[in-house]
Amino acid sequence: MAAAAQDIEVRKAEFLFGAPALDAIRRHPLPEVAVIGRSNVGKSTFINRLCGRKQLARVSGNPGSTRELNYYQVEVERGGEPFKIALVDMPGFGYAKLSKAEREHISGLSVSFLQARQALRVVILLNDCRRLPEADERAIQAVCAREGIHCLIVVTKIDALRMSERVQSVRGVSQGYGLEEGDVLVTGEGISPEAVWQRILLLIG
Ligand SMILES: Nc1nc2c(ncn2[C@@H]2O[C@H](COP(=O)(O)OP(=O)(O)O)[C@@H](O)[C@H]2O)c(=O)[nH]1
Ligand SMILES: [Mg+2]
Repeated sequence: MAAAAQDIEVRKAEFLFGAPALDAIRRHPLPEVAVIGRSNVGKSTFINRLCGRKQLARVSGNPGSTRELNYYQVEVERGGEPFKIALVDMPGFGYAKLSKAEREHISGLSVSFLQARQALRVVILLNDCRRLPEADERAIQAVCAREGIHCLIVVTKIDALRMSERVQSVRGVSQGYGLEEGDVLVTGEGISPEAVWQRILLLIG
């Protein structure tokens, strides 16, 4: 069956460096995939699940704790063929308890990152299933479109909803981005990292 050739395995995942500003990003030869979204949406958890590691990225019940761009080098193998990428955990935006200046710094950093990184191929924009996309999320989607960066929407924490509420939630979030339900990926307890990797590798080409 063709499915066997598409088996995906994460071979290696390791922290590379943290960068508080764009000019602190170290040189590296890898295509970049950035994970971005509101503070506490589940970015670090998503990265850990994607990489099959429990504690690669720090998960925190404390919103607003990541202020740096954290780089991870990930090596995956698809049907025996190796791919290496740099996965970037971005500082979460929209955290109300930060000062206005700090929030503006984080939004500014995210937008400049999207505009400046030549190696950036895919943005994975996370959206909590219990909120509709707001101006911040739509701005990121728009900057990606303008810059020619693939923007993959992932709906998080679906396990926090009752079964009967899930379909409606995914539909609402998708519509908020002007997308069909089939265009977004959904994660929760039962996330399939393989499905996410398939999409990433398809977009990277
Ligand atoms: N129920 C549920 N909780 C989650 C999920 N993903 C993350 N969380 C929780 O949400 C909080 C924030 O997660 P974290 O990954 O640190 O979010 P980040 O700030 O976006 O990096 C933590 O308490 C996680 O345990 C999920 O899929 N389902
Ligand atoms: Mg985090």
